[in-house]
Amino acid sequence: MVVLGHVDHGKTSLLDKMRGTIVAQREAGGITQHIGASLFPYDAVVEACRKLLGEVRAQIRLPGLLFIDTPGHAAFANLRKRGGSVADMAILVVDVMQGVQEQTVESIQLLRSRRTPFVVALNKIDMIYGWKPVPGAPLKETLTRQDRKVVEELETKTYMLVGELSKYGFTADLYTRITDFRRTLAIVPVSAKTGEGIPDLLLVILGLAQTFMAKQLTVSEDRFEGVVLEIVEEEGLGATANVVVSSGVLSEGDTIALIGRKGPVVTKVRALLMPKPLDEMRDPRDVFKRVKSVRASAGVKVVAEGLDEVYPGSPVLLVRGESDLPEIERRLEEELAEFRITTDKTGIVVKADTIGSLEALVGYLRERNVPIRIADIGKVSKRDVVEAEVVRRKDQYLGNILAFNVDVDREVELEANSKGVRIFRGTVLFRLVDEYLSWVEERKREEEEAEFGKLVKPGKIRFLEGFVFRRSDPAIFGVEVLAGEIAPGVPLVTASGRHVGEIHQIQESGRPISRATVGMKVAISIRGVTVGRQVKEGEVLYVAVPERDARLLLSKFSNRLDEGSRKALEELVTLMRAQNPLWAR
Ligand SMILES: Nc1nc2c(ncn2[C@@H]2O[C@H](COP(=O)(O)OP(=O)(O)O)[C@@H](O)[C@H]2O)c(=O)[nH]1
Ligand SMILES: [Mg+2]
Repeated sequence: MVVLGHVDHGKTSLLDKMRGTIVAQREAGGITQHIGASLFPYDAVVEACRKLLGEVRAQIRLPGLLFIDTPGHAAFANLRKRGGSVADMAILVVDVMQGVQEQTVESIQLLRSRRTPFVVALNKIDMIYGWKPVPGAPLKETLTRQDRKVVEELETKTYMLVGELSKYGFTADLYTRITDFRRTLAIVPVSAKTGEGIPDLLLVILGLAQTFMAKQLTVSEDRFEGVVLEIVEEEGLGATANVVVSSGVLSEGDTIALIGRKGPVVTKVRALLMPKPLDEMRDPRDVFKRVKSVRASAGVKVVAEGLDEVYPGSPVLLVRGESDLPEIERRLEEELAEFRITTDKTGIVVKADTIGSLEALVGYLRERNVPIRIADIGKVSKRDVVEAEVVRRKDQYLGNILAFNVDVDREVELEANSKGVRIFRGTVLFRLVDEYLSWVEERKREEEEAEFGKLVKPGKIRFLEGFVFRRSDPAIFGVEVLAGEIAPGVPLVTASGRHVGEIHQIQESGRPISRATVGMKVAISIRGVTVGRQVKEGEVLYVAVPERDARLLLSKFSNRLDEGSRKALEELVTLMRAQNPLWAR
């Protein structure tokens, strides 16, 4: 069970309060603190719920529920395993005053793509204006003590959250109104400060466990399975791995294999560390106690050589003997190959900080049909820039780099700038992808706009009788624009398909203008023609749109023309095709 949500929305506080609530209801605590997690005995949760809420039906029995606190929002992405997530369930924490924020959205997207069942804790209800705290009370009880205005405010906030969640495809409701937890996402208003609603949250968690975990109990608990949540530098210990053990047992002295920068890392567990209970902590630096082994589910700090090379999100595999190694290394390589990509494809270059975030990033890009040339873990390198530049020669949109939560050296950045390669950086996965995609869209639109601007537009004019100002050298006469537009430089053609030269100048009230549109009456000059010979008074003339331009106006830009222009173009096409049936096809 993982707790996630936007920063400062109260994940850690909520976990602390749940622990406190259960401890308060039970003489023998039994709750153990783990690295980045707490293990709640299942019975203790059931018992606490019973005491607080009365009858609780619990058909299944589980050894315990491990609640994992996510240090950064994207750390959840590291709780991965083949085809799913190590986290069976999750609590999404949302601050009632702030609602859905960027990292909330990120969490929702990750939960959705992993298909992880979850409950929404709408936290900090004590901050609603006028709230009268009833410490530790179940929701129903505290709500009866609140003013009507306060209750209404909570209703409104809940309703807004329901609306937000529906944007991401979830049907959500206040948990008391839900009958089927498989179909509806439960929202539980709570306060991690006063403890209000915590009994309700525990109850819903039990409900979720009943609904979603029953079938998983048949899975054998013997095979060891673990994943690296984080690599943390500890004073005096060097690089350590915070590992979530989801199945089996891990012991001191075991040989483990993990995924590292330079390939599989095989190393011996030197020590396993757990947090020291507060009362045993004499020195603030002395926070760990050593354990001989840990059994699932658990969060533990692993001390071993070579962990600085290991990628967060790496699976932890147990090596039982030398002969296991080839098979284990193959498995690790294979796992990494799924989303660490190197191809010659015309595609984007992707860099991310952990295996989990890279996997999620590659997933998002694939969903949106963005081809990938390279996807790898680590900071952006000069080689990445070179690769992107190669792509850029073929496709300026794909010849760029997405960098999630990784550094870009100044030197590399300058190199990229000089090559015209863009580096998109971000710390929120979906936002990074969206930013890139909207940049592409924007550029494509600009380009299209420029392309459209350059095309000769259709136009239809009539030579006004009695308005011949000069017969030739150049011919100057009055016209009315019947449809579309005319501009200096555009060639004209008669209704019978005869070319009559280009418009040299357009004048309105004696002043040259750059464009005349439908309805305008203007004078035009044409060189090399004589009125009465090539052009006649009263005649209708068309802008002779070049074939290539006509083709584009008929296809890609057909919706950019107004009705009159479109009609003028159709007439032009008809008269041109009378001479050449394949014109502008
Ligand atoms: N008033 C109030 N403050 C809260 C509540 N929950 C958390 N906070 C405060 O919000 C801040 C962030 O909480 P924290 O648990 O560190 O958030 P995290 O970043 O999600 O782990 C802290 O100052 C908490 O004291 C709550 O229910 N009510
Ligand atoms: Mg926290």
